[in-house]
Amino acid sequence: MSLILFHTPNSRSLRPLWLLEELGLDFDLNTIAYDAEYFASDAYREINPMGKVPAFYDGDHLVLESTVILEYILAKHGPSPLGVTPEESDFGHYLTWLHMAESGLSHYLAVLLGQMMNPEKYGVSENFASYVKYQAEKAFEMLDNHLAGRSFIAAERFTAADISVGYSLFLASVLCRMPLPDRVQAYFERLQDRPAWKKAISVK
Ligand SMILES: N[C@@H](CCC(=O)N[C@@H](CS)C(=O)NCC(=O)O)C(=O)O
Repeated sequence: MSLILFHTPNSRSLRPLWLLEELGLDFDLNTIAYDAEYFASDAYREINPMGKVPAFYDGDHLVLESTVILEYILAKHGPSPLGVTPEESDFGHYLTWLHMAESGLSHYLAVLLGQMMNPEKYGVSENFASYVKYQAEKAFEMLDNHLAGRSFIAAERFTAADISVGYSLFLASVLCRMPLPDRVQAYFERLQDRPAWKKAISVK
């Protein structure tokens, strides 16, 4: 069955693209420039009824949510050391960061990015922007503490949790220009050295 990823450069679809490149799986990449009108169109809603990227097809099966797609690919097309199994002691850390990178970081950071890129359309109040930054900074602090004595999020190896967090750090540091705590910055730099990240981020 063929795998198809609908991808927009710099967006959350970098998560599944990065994983697919790490795994060396065969897949078709459908790259779409960011275009709010096209995402809202009937044509794109046929592909993804939520009108967002990523959208991932495994044959006829549509899978949504970037962090869910990571879990799906590893469950259906693994096993791989990029997943952490329930038998491993870091399983809880793995799942926590795999999902919190989206719900506790990217979810908030996307609001800041919208405000920076198109204040007329997506601008929010100063109070709300401060709340969003407060939420992101709490997660950076937790991550900084988690990385004390660790090179990766879980199981002492690079896993899908690092992909999930790595994308959020890209969104925070590169797109939203937020400073990162020292350990988090060093970790982010290590992640960006990976050939699969370099390949994924170079797709235009
Ligand atoms: N929680 C979702 C968020 C998906 C999302 O909001 N994607 C953005 C790009 S990063 C998008 O497609 N925005 C277009 C729109 O909502 O119109 C995920 O992780 O996949």
